[in-house]
Amino acid sequence: MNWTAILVLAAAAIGTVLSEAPEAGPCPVGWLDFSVDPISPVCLKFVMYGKGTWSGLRSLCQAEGADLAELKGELHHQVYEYIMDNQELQDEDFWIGGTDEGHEGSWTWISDDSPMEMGVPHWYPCDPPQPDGGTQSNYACICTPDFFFHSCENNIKIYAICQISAFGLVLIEEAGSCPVGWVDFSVDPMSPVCLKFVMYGKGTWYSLRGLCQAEGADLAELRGELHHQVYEYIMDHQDLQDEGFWIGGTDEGHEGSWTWVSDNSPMPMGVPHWYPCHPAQPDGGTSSNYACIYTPDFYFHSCKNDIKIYAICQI
Ligand SMILES: [Ca+2]
Ligand SMILES: [Ca+2]
Repeated sequence: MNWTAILVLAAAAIGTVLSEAPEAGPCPVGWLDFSVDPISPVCLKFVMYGKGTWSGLRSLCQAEGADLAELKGELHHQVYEYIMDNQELQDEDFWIGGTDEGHEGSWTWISDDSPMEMGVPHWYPCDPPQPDGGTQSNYACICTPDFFFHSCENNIKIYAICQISAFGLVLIEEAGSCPVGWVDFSVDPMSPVCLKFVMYGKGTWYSLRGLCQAEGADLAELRGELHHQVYEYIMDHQDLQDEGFWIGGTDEGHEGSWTWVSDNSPMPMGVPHWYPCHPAQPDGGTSSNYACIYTPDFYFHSCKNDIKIYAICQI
């Protein structure tokens, strides 16, 4: 075999390797791909070279062309699931990209100084509810064992989660309108979200699901950020604040396996949507098979089958 033949064979081999290589994801080598939408890639890295302060590890992220991770919306739950799947992460705490430094009590994301969503569902609501600690605790972290957001003390040394943030921004165009009587919760015009707090009368999950369906809708599925949007809406409307509302989740017929009603897909369990304090939700076994959000916390709960409350419908 002469050199030309070897080169041809080598080239053919390289070609084969390339053609069989998996399609490249959007994240560089060493970064985890948490992208949901290819338009807005999300690449994270659990930085466990060493523990450090928030600013120290922020610099380390920045040295890699990244910044501390901003666990907005569903990303918080995705990260929680990843931690639950990786035991070496489960006893640790991690800095994330939120702070109230210089504006005590006003928490902002570091990439654009936009306000962090406070309260339900991201911040730890049990004793002591987070954030706390005043000016001694100015940096956001997710902490073992709950992995909700906490305000960590300024001088502690923990690990961090970095996120590559230099990708294109998601364009939010003017949201589409909802039918009269429905509240527009749309974030993305491609997928309008129209909700109605049905307060004609209280009823069981089944009876109010029927009422939603009679309007061409179904019980609301408070997926991802929509849960927080609804919580904010309730906080802005006092007449809603002492109530409970059925939502479109159930474990009827498959006890303990909660699914959304529209497509029987699994509901994300645990952090951050389900109430984590005493008693942690869901509970109640087969006598509590329907999901609700309930005053005063408005996390997801498993409500008793025979209670009568209001409902939230969704088109
Ligand atoms: Ca503070
Ligand atoms: Ca149940």
